[in-house]
Order: sequence, then C-alpha cells, then structure tokens
Amino acid sequence: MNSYQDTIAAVSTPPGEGGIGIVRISGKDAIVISQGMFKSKKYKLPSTMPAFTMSLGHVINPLDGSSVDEVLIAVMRAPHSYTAEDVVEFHCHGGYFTVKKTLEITLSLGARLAEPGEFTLRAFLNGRIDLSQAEGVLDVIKSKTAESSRIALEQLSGGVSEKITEIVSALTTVCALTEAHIDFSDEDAQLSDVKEILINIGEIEKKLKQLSSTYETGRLYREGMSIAIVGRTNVGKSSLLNALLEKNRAIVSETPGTTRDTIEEYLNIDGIPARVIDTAGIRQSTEYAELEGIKRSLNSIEAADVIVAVFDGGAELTSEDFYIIEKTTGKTLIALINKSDLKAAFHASVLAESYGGGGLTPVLRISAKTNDGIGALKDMIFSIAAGNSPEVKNGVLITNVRHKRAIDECLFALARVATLLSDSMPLELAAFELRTALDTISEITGLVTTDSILDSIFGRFCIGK
Ligand SMILES: Nc1nc2c(ncn2[C@@H]2O[C@H](COP(=O)(O)OP(=O)(O)OP(=O)(O)O)[C@@H](O)[C@H]2O)c(=O)[nH]1
Ligand SMILES: [Mg+2]
Repeated sequence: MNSYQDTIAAVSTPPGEGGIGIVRISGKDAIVISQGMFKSKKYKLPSTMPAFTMSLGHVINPLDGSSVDEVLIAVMRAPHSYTAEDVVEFHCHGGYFTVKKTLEITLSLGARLAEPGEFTLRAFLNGRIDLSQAEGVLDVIKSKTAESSRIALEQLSGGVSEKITEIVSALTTVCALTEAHIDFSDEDAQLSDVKEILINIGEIEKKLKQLSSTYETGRLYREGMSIAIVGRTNVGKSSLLNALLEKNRAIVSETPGTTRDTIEEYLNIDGIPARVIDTAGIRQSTEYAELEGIKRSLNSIEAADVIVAVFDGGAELTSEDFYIIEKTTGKTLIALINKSDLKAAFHASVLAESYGGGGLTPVLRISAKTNDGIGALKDMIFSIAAGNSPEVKNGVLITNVRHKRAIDECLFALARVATLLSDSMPLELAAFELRTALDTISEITGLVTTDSILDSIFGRFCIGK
C-alpha cells in the first residue's frame, strides 16, 4: 500500500460560490502538510485527531500566520480512506477565494496539484476498488435519474466485478486444465477431457451471453436518448417542449418562425434520461439566421434517437408538412397531431397513410395547450426507446461499451477454442485462444490493463475526484 512518493491535492467541490468548498489532500505527507496550515483549540495537531473525526479550527497562512478561513478538518488514515492513503479534507466556506487560497497553501507545503480522476486512480492502483468500480464512481456522478443512479451504484458496489470475477475464475480453471494436457504432450488428450473442457466453455459462454444481453437496456439508462421535436412553423413544437418539461422554457408565439435555434433540456422518461431538442420550424426562407436554424433542425432529424414529428391538427396538411414526412420517413418516429382541442382538419389515418401505412408509424393526437395526451406521448417514447431492450429492473446490467466489447471479444475467442477442440487441432492452439479470452475479460476489472485504458477512463473524471 501507499506506493506513491508524492502527495496530491485538489478542490473537490465545483467552482463558484456554495455552502462549503472542500480541499482534499491524499498521500503519505497529507497529515504533515495539514499540520503546517491548521490551528485548532481542541486538537493542537491533526496527527492527534482520531480517524473519521472532524475538528473546527482555522486554515493559517504559514508565511505570516494570518487566518485564511474558519474550517472543519476531517482526517482519514490509510488504508481506510477513499484513496486507501492518508487523506485530509478542509471544509472551507464555499467562496472562490478561501478555497483557492487553501489549495495554494497545500501546494506551497509540498503537495502536487492532482490530475483529473487521480484520487480514484489511486484507489484503483492501491487495490481498494477495481476498474469497473472506478467507472461506477463516474457514472454515479453523471447519473440523471433514480434508475441510472441505482445501476451505477450497483456497479460501484462491485456488482459487475463479482460477475466478471466468477467468469475469470472459471476460465482460469479451464486454461489450467487445457495447459496441463500440453505439459503431458506424450499422452494424447483424452477425449473425455476435451469434452469436459467444451462443457465448461459452454457454461462460461452462457454467463457471458446473459451479461451481454443486458447492455442495450444498461446503455439506455446510462447514456440516455435524444428526442428531436420537428415540424413546420407554428405547429406547436415549443409548446410541446414546455408541456413535457412542465415549465415555460421556450418562447411560444402565434408568429411563425419564432424558434430560431435548437433548444435542449433534460427530461426523465420513466427513469431514462432524455435530451429533448426543440427545433426551428422548417419552411422556405431566404433569411440567413432562419436558414441556419432550419439546417440545424434537419441535422437533428439525422442525429436524434427518436423523432417526434409535429403536425397542426387544426389545419390541412401543407406542402411543408409533406416535406417533413419525406425527411422523417424511415426514422424511429412518432407522428404527433397537435391541437386536439381544435376541430380536427384531417383524420389520423391520412397521416399514417402518408407515412406509408401498414401501422409502421405510430400516430398520436395531443394538445400541448390542454396537456391532453402528454402522458400517452411519454409512455410511447418510453416503449419505443426500451422496445428492443429486455426489461431488467433489478440485478446487474452492463452499461459501458468498454465492458460490452470485452465480453464480445471473449465470446469470439471462446468460439474459436470450441472450433479448434471440435476439429481435434493441437491443444496449444486452443490454450493460446483461451489465454486471449482470459486476458480480454480481465480488462473489465483491470486485472489486465494498459496505460491507454487508464488514461481514457480517468481522463474523463473531474479534478478532485
Ligand atoms: N389551440 C391550440 N393552440 C396551440 C397548441 N399548441 C400550440 N398552440 C399555439 O400555436 C402557436 C404556435 O406555437 P409554438 O409552440 O410557438 O409553435 P412552434 O412549432 O414552436 O413554432 P415555430 O417556433 O415558429 O416553428 C401559438 O400561438 C400556440 O399558442 C394546442 O395544443 N392547441
Ligand atoms: Mg418554436
């Protein structure tokens, strides 16, 4: 433990004004450094404070002995801390100056400014958490709904690690069994042993496939989806955004061409974090700003996961509406007839037929003004998004594309092993492929890792975590 020579420090709370601002120090000199900058009536020195206690005192500028802030200090001792090293936290008043000054003093006393994610990297390298748990930390921070937070917390608590460790252990046994036969190469591998290896591989494949099958659902809850609201001008796109958000976010007016740029907001659709994009109404225009907006609307049609194409139910379909139909046909789509509070100017089946008929495009009538059908629209978005994903309400889900790739590569390698064994090829070849399978799956928990994997994971963290 504590293989690092240097001690790191960073501000762990977001910049700006707040209730408190925390400066965190981790490493072998954390307590010594804190001693040089803290004064308290009760405990003269942080080194005398029992672990997991806090004490009130002052951060002192060691240059002139002046007080920088009144703070609470928390001391945690290795290996029982976030990083598994000695950790000291200064809980300052959450102002810009005092937090920055406190950090500067830690640096002047010998700490080094931490890189993004370096506290969590140390927790990993010191063996307190594995790589998938470290990724879980970031997912918990980034989660936007209760469901995505539950899934991330499960990963942070070691849910994914446990499943992977079981598979690694089973694969290790199969590797040993296969390699044992190579060592006794004068004796041919008994047919029954090859059969046993194949059975074991089959069981491992079953577990891997089960985990892999949770990915679509996991990804949806972790990464969420994007929903673009598109249509010609004045059909009620911005009104719909406001109705979905239950607040007046976008400007609504009876003048066509009100929305000029895309507007994005987050929405919770039954636990799935959704980015909803209101777009500029699409029509013929010669004005530069409007044309730019329309270009962005057309881009949203290409980029979004789900398109909500809005039509004005109180007016006949226009050539602009038919242009929208042409642009959105074939997309993951809901055709929405708005203004159901007005007398219907056309039947829903006309729109469905325009989209090619056959019930392929769901058509829904709503009113953004009275909120009629907004609940049904949310239900429909949810079932379209989650439609292809098996429901996994509890249990471990794979949410991370890095994990999914490792599982799939492991499955490929195992398929090659099975083919080699079934074709009675030399056991060395099968053993080599088994090692590949083992190394690949071990990357998930970081048993096998590279600097580039670590850089890409921890580089996404913020400084101070
Ligand atoms: N009666 C009725 N009027 C609505 C409804 N939804 C929107 N409107 C009205 O339709 C007009 C246009 O609404 P917006 O939400 O600004 O339409 P938009 O599609 O965003 O328009 P652009 O931004 O110009 O493309 C406004 O006068 C709204 O009050 C509805 O459900 N019923
Ligand atoms: Mg608008």
